[in-house]
Amino acid sequence: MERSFVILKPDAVQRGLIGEIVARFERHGLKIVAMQMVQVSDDLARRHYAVHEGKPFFDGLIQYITSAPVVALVVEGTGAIAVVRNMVGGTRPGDSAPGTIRGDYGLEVGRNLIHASDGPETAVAEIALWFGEDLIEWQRCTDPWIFE
Ligand code: DAT
Ligand code: MG
Repeated sequence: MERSFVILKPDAVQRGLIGEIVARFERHGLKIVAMQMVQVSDDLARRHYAVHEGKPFFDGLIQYITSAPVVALVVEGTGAIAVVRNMVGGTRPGDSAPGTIRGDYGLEVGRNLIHASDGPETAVAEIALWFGEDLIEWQRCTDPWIFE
């Protein structure tokens, strides 16, 4: 069973899309094992996006992610990392396929609504950074009808 880390970015929260986006994950069968609204500090933003430090868009990215509350969550399920990345779509919403979250709700790369872990190592690191050990291991009554 795999876990992925997701952020509903400030534009998703401001636009009232928390429910619609979380509902997509639930409907797909993914299980939420952590979820919290966070006003991201400059320090947390820089740690989360450390890999992008020095790039021309870095300062704008930090400004955007700290500009208003976000919702951070961890979802669990078979192949969760790739499943979520596919649901999210490409980095640039204007080029993202219809049916993806960015392709359905966004237009610009600096307002692309959502972050999702891009691999197993980043997922582990991001979950540790944002939630530490604060995940809920729970039995969902539908688990046997979603997981073989
Ligand atoms: P993703 O969020 O699809 O994993 P990424 O990890 O390459 O994309 O970049 C992190 C975020 O940085 C991305 O969601 C939006 C921003 N970003 C990336 N490339 C950019 C660019 N060329 N211009 C402006 N913002 C960019
Ligand atoms: Mg990324």
